[in-house]
Amino acid sequence: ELRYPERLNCVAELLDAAVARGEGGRTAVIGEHETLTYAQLLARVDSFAHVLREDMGLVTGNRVMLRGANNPAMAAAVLAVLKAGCIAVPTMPLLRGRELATIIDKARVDAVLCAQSLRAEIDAAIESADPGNVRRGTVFFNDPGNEGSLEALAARHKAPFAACDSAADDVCLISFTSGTTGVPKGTMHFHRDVLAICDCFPRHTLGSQPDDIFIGTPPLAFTFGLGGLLLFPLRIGAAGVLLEKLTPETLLASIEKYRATICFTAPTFYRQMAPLAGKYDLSSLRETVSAGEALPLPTRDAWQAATGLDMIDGIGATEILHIFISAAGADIRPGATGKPVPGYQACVLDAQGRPAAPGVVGRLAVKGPTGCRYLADERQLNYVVDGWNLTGDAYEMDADGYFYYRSRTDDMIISAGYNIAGAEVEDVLLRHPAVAECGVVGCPDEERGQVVEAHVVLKAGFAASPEMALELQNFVKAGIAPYKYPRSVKFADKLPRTETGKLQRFKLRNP
Ligand code: 3UK
Repeated sequence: ELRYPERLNCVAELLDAAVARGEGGRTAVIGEHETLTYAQLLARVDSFAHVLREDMGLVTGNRVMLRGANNPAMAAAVLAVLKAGCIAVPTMPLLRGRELATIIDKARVDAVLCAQSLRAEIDAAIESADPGNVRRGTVFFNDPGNEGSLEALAARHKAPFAACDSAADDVCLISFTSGTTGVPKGTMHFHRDVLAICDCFPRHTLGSQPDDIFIGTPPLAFTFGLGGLLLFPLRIGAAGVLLEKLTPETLLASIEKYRATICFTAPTFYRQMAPLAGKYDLSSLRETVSAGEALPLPTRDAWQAATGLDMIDGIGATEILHIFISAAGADIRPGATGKPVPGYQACVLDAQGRPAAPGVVGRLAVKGPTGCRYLADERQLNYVVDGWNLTGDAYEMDADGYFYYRSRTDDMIISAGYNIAGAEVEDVLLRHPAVAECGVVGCPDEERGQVVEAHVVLKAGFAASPEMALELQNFVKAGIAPYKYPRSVKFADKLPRTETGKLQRFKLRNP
């Protein structure tokens, strides 16, 4: 069991404690333009925290929206907000004015810290948000030449900043779900939750070490990235590489350049990197973690063939803060996400809410040191029941306690009375040599209720045609039960994805 002191500021534990242990000279964050040691990051965070408290007039409990690409300044800004006793409300870089205004009003944001490059959308958002919000103004960073910038203001504060006194269960983070449908939901997390995620998955499953160098694609505004690229390394004195705008090629080149040892990204990114991997020296890589959506077996196989690495799959959620089911090394069972991460419990519930027998598909429920607290949202009552978090995922457990992802509960395809998980059909299609990417959804159909429809992106050198569609249909029929084959096949140049790399299935269903 995890125990933390009752009074706890997580940044004091992550940063001040590391420097006090004599690790000030170790590398903490590596960016494209600057690299900071623990001592330098601490000094940066402290000067930013002084600006928040003294120049901006923020007090304990104020909510500070954060906007920026992954880089050391953004990392320091997030940590400064927490250290100053305020609540960080990070937002995905691609969000537009209207979406940001919704978040400002929902989270009752008091102030904004925004990268200079994202200025246009935030100005528009504040304009249309409730005038009672953002009373403490906006300060821009990554803008040292400007006298009102965070860097310029911070240059006048050289003194250390003592972490604001907070309770272990004071909220320090409001993270918004990517909102594939409807209004985004804000989830609240405590100071102790920040440490708890560091003390579960990376410690027990990943086995991360102080000499690890973490790298990857998820934005710091997504808890997958905040944990994997910043909090996890800081907790053990390791380093995180923070890069803006990664492509499969630039991520591979960066792994080589920085000799990264642990990589976090989504399955599609691994699938795109696999055929290019041979051109780079990836010998530094120790573990590669896939999360965000289901990991198709053909993607696991392609990555292993290209790199020799057996990927760690892990399911996480904004509601739970980070990964709660996963497996590494000898515990990996291809096709399964894994077992509950030490500290967490999981079970599959049937339609009546009772534990389902092994082999039966039902709703995945999770309990552990972190969990869901929606901000002002009545859906809280449906999500947390008796301390169990009821995810929106359909899972199956085997007799050995391994958990297998089937689909999102609301994405299960029901066709002529059969339950069909789109991911299973996708797994077969991805084995076909012509298929680069695919998404399988259920489309309304008078006769069958729904029909299985495959949206396929072909690899270069293959052309869309009725013959190709027929070939793919026959390929599926030969691979799994024929009733699961896609009666409809549509070809596309690319598939709709969220900024976190998730396929937007609702867009495929209603083009
Ligand atoms: C799906 C997966 C199958 C699943 C996240 C790691 O993705 C994260 O958080 P979100 O709130 O979405 C949660 C939902 O995404 N999912 C995530 N990982 C997997 N499905 N296999 C997986 N390995 O539907 C889940 O309910 O955006 C991931 C760490 C932190 C995160 N917030």
